[in-house]
Amino acid sequence: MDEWKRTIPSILLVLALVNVTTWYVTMPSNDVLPDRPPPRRPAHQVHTNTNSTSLMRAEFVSSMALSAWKAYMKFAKGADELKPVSNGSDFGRWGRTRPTPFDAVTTMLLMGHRDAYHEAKLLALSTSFDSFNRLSVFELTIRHLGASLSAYSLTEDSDFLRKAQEIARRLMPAFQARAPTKDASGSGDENESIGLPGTFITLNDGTSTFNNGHATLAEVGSMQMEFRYLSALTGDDSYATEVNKFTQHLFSCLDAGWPENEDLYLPGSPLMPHRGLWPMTIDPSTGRWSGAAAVGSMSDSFYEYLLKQWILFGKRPDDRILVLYEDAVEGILTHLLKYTSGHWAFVGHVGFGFEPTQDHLSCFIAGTLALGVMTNAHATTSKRTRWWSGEDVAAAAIDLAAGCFHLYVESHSGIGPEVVSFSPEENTAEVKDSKYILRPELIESLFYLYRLTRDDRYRDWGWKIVTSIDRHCRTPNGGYSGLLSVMEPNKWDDVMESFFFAETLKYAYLLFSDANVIPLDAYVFNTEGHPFKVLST
Ligand code: DMJ
Repeated sequence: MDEWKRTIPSILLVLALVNVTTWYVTMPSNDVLPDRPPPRRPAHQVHTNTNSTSLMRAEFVSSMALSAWKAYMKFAKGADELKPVSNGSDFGRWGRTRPTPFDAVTTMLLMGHRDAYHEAKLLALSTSFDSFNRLSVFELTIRHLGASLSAYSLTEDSDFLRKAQEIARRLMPAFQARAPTKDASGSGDENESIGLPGTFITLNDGTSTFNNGHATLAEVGSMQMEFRYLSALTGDDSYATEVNKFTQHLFSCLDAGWPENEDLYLPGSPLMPHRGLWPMTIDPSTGRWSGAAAVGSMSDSFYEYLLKQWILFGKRPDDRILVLYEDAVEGILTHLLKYTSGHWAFVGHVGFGFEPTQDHLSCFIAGTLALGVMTNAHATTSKRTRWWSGEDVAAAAIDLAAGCFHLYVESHSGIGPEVVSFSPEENTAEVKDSKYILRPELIESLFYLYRLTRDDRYRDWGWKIVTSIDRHCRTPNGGYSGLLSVMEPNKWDDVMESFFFAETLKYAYLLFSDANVIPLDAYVFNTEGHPFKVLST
């Protein structure tokens, strides 16, 4: 054998080792990490695909959606979710509230699948909200209420508005939830909440409770679009009044001299010196905060809704919610955004020091930052930020999306894992949780970045992700399943999450479609991907 041929196996081994990310955990202290971004990605030419490429890709995503819907209708019609591997149906997790047809209805409408749209509509409208199960108030709001409001917004079919009112009325008792007192004696007293909704509700009798006496930032801060929109559409202020109590609490924290006021935090906790960021849990009876700040699990859509409320309700320059958003952007770019030595961007947690852990959920933030730039949020009160301009924000969004996409590229399946922990100096990341549950956040961000830059690299990245999902998550019955591990493709979890319809497929479809399909100056998406028509002031 030729000499060079004998070396091939060792060359392949070296290549394989180089290719495998070195996985280990370190928790570097904040001061060894760069606070300001290093020089960013090289200047690049915006490149443009042909229209026919984009059309073909949109068609492909549309056919995936139809295939998934047909599998649901064949094996799980009327159930909450399809079990895409076992051909079964799930009624347990959602207590017969049918999140799948709710989350599919606006997607089928946008894609022009008339029959599927009517099937989803009939199932959604015939769903009764008197379940005996203990269900998440937040999820019912963003999925079922959000879908109904969006479908009304897009079609003006008053049946959807009536459904939205029915669901919201069923959720209103959550705002009467009482929170257990937390004192040293552990006595079982209960207090009035400061107006925060309970975490769980039993729709059938309106019983609502908090989870261990705490509420999370994302849950109490991500009902405002839906409840305020319903009030605006119906003229009934009672819905907005309830969700505005939390916003008023945020404003009163701001008035009290945030962030210097230590009373905002649990006794014994240090002051959180991170302007614009909020801890991820709050005591419903005292309004005191605890925990670290991040933009992933338990916090994510709170930050998203600061910007989106401002857009949805007419972009008023005097809307204080925009001040909260601008502060938040400053906090995110100053304290959460970090770069590895190889210049990969990520967002971590900050509280007692910095923790370089990022979950898949956090990847949405690139899209929200891009949306803020597109809607001129930073031009409206731009003097407030210290040294971040709209350009800085756009650059951070681009870097963060690239960082998330890199995690997709690095995995065996071409799909990103649920949680990673970075070792910035080593330019490595350890996979802490390798599952993929059909989450949308990176595709969502690519959609916003494409609308911002018109650079087809984001469409090409999206296409790689879509084809990886189709290859590894599609099951024999035509449905799609989450993966137990992105490192071991085709090991399925047998769950087809409803947000696969509402977000993953919808954002992928819109990524490849013309910008006049849901123009972003006329619509704003709730956190479940349901578009609401913007209200003018
Ligand atoms: C969706 O239900 C919503 O986007 C929510 O805000 C959190 N993420 C899931 C999908 O991953």
